[in-house]
Amino acid sequence: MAEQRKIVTATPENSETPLQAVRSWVTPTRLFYVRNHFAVPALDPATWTLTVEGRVARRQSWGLDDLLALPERTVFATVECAGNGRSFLTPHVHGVQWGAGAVGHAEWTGVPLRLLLERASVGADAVEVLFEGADAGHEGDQPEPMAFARSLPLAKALDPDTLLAVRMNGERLDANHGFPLRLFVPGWYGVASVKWLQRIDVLAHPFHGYFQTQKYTKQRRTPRGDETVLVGPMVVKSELVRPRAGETLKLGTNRLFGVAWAGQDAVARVEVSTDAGRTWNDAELLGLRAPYSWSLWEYLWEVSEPGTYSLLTRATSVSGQVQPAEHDLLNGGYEIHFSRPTEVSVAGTLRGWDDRGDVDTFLYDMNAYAEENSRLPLDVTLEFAGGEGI
Ligand SMILES: Nc1nc2c(c(=O)[nH]1)N[C@H]1C(S)=C(S)[C@@H](COP(=O)(O)O)O[C@H]1N2
Ligand SMILES: [Mo]
Repeated sequence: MAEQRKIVTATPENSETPLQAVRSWVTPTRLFYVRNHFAVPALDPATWTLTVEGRVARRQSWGLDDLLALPERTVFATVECAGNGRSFLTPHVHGVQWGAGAVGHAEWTGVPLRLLLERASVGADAVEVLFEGADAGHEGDQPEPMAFARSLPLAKALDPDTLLAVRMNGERLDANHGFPLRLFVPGWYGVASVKWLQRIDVLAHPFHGYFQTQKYTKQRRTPRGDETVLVGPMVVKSELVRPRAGETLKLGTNRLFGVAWAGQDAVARVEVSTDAGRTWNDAELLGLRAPYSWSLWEYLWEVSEPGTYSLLTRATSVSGQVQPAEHDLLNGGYEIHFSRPTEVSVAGTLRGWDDRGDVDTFLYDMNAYAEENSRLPLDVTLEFAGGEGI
């Protein structure tokens, strides 16, 4: 069966990246998770415009062709929905019941937002920039329909990596991911990256919209009591991709493979525990390690005893943030990044040389074999016949 997104809700589409299909650094667009609050708006690129207004000296409206003519920048970045993993919480938390796959890593290309803000000339009293999508509808707990809108602090809006993205993985955005243009805020939870963007409003006060201060918030304990804070930058997290929960492995070497990310940071380290957290071993980080981007990792697990095992993974960012063992209840249904156990069993059979059950382990064995052989001296003796040449 062809790999496809895993539908969590069909209308509007909320679907996951099938993590078990992840083999490489970039998530194919076709498989990249979708988080839609409302129906996808059908926008005509010929008439679509992006308006920049509010506390600016020059209110401007941009057509798509004019924007496409501006200098572009490309950023590779992991995006995760702030509610990713919600279905693993006990007690149950209201909201889309995401498994582990509301996350992906892609190449994002577009005009730095900063350029448009400079062209419009932002006023000295500006504190936030508000972004409004072309999608609108009803949220269950609200009487009036509303548009999807979110703001950013001015400093993050001016960050040269904050983009008005028109391309994802080198191709024009598709309808689900925000065609013709979306905001893209690397290092922040997906909610900040407003899709189907049509209006930018520079504000002299903080925005208090529904998706800003009613949803996507968490509590923080302070000496004055609990305070509500907004969900913004992504936090450090890892996922075990293979083996999957409930799989039966064999004795011998089993390859554990996964991903880890750390918001604005690069990942420094991933550890694996195969004994429910008593002892930890370093996994090997594979390929690139970069700010905003996830890292792939593997761990070759030598198992000599059949039985059931609880596998855990734990990532650390370059700035020293470590994945926690438990979910912080103050986070509610957001920022779910605790080390979640995966139960597997190991049967008392040895992995045979021709057992290709786990293709990755097989490939690993082949590579190791090839590398070993490349270092062996050739065991043939060349015989040179005197004067006759060969
Ligand atoms: N206009 C608009 N932008 C939006 C949303 C939305 O519903 N409408 N969902 C947000 C949320 S919560 C997430 S996680 C990301 C998901 O982006 P994706 O669907 O391209 O993966 O888009 C964000 N931008
Ligand atoms: Mo999200």
